[in-house]
Amino acid sequence: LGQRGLMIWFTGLSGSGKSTIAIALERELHRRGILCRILDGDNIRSGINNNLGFTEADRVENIRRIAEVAKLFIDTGIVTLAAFISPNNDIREMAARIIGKDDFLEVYVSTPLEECERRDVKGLYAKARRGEIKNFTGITAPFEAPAHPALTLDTSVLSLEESVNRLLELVLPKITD
Ligand code: GGZ
Repeated sequence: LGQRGLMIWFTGLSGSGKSTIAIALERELHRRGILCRILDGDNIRSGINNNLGFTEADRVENIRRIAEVAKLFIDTGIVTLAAFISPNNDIREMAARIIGKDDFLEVYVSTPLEECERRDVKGLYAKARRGEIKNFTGITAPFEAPAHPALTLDTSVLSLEESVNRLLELVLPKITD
């Protein structure tokens, strides 16, 4: 295969840019002939995890299943990009433990709440403020920033291209010989 498997785990608020960065990074990795796979809400919460909501227990189960599935990809040599809020250290540590710490790269998309809420791409922050969504991360549910991420990307400061370039610098040496 000429590459080794790796988890690139994006954590951050709703609307912080996790999926956007993952998609742009995937395109650059594909261009270099690297086999990769994105896991995000669009393909996980709509399918394998469609019975889960946003209570603390459901978020733990969401991330647990994601990590178990991702492990299969990574053990096959696939570079796996996961874009989930994964709102606290315990939940991210569980994912790292399941996947294996040597294969786990934590990327914090640190775009401030005010900016995520200003963008409000899906109108979810407004709904959360109106009380129409319970347990909404950043509004009525907690988000704990990671203490020692491998990389921090604030999309209110960095362009998409800059974020992807920083990721490529970090990731390429780890996956190709
Ligand atoms: C947070 C919610 C909620 C609540 C629906 N809290 O911007 P989005 O829409 O596409 O990303 C959010 C997504 C978060 O799912 P995750 O699987 O990443 O969360 S976790 O890791 O905490 O399990 C948002 C939407 O789902 N969404 N309700 N209450 N985000």
